[in-house]
Formats: sequence, structure tokens, C-alpha cells
Amino acid sequence: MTATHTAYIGLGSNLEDPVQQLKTALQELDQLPETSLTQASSLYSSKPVGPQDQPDFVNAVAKLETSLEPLALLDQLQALEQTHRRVRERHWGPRTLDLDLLLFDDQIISHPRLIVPHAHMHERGFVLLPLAEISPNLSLPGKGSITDILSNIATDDLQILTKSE
Ligand code: ROI
Repeated sequence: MTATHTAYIGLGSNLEDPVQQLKTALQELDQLPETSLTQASSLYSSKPVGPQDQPDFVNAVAKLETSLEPLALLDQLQALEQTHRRVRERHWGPRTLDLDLLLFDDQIISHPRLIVPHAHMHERGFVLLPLAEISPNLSLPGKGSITDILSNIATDDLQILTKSE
């Protein structure tokens, strides 16, 4: 790999065996071209943000080293979502696999296809708690330290399902 970047990916699923969806997705992230998985959080169960009439989610965060540029990485993530036959029937409704590009080095990206840091991450416990588990000293570009942000956010709906190895 040439110039390597650090990227954080948020994973989420609430359909078709979510724990297995995430375990498989973590292995697949490690197999992407020019990319390796360097850390994965525990798997967490979480109450749905948005419409409540859907199953609980399983969430996790992965840390990648990659020499892909942001849009090339996004293409790979979207292709992976497709291989999980991603179902998305309605806005903020249930899904088989969501892969969100949360952070890319300390870059701020504003592109028609990609906003980094991810637009809602600083308000979502299901992203911040797993992220803080693997990178407690992180700061979010333009938003401050993860521990400060997390201290203002409810995380009592989150439970560790499977400890990271
Ligand atoms: N809620 C939770 N708890 N976890 C998610 O991954 C998630 N993803 C979404 C919406 C529907 C906003 N709610 C979520 O896309």
C-alpha cells in the first residue's frame, strides 16, 4: 500500500440476522482492495433512532487502513451493501446492512455523494459509543473530542452483545 489513510466505518443492521451480517461485513472490509481492518469495536444492540416500529439494531464501528481515496472507498462500501442485498424500503426504515463512512483521516469532505464527518454521527450514541471504545482519544474534525461529545448524549439504550477480540 502507498500513502495510507485511516478511515472509520459505522456498521448497522436490523434485518436477517444482524449479528451475522455485521460479523461477515467486518471480514469483508478486511478483504477490500488496498485496505485492511485494524480494529473493530464490540457489537452493540441499540434502539432504533427514527421510526420505532422496527427491530432493534446491531451496531459497530471498524477502523481501516486504506490507500483508497474517499470516493473509491465509498464505492467499495456501497458495493458491499449491495452484496448483502440491502433492503431499504423507506427512509429511516429497517435495513440489512448499512456501511457509513464516518471519518477519513482528519479531512472535512463536502461532496454531492459524501459528507465527512458523517452528518449525524455527533448526535448518535450507536456511532459514538463503539467509536470511543476503539479510539477514546479521537477528535471529530470541527466538532471536538469524542469524550466531550459523548458526555452530552444518551447511550443507555446500548448494550454490548459480543465483545471485540
Ligand atoms: N438506529 C440505530 N439504533 N442504529 C442504526 O444503525 C440506525 N440506522 C439508521 C436509522 C434508521 C436512522 N436508525 C438507526 O439509518
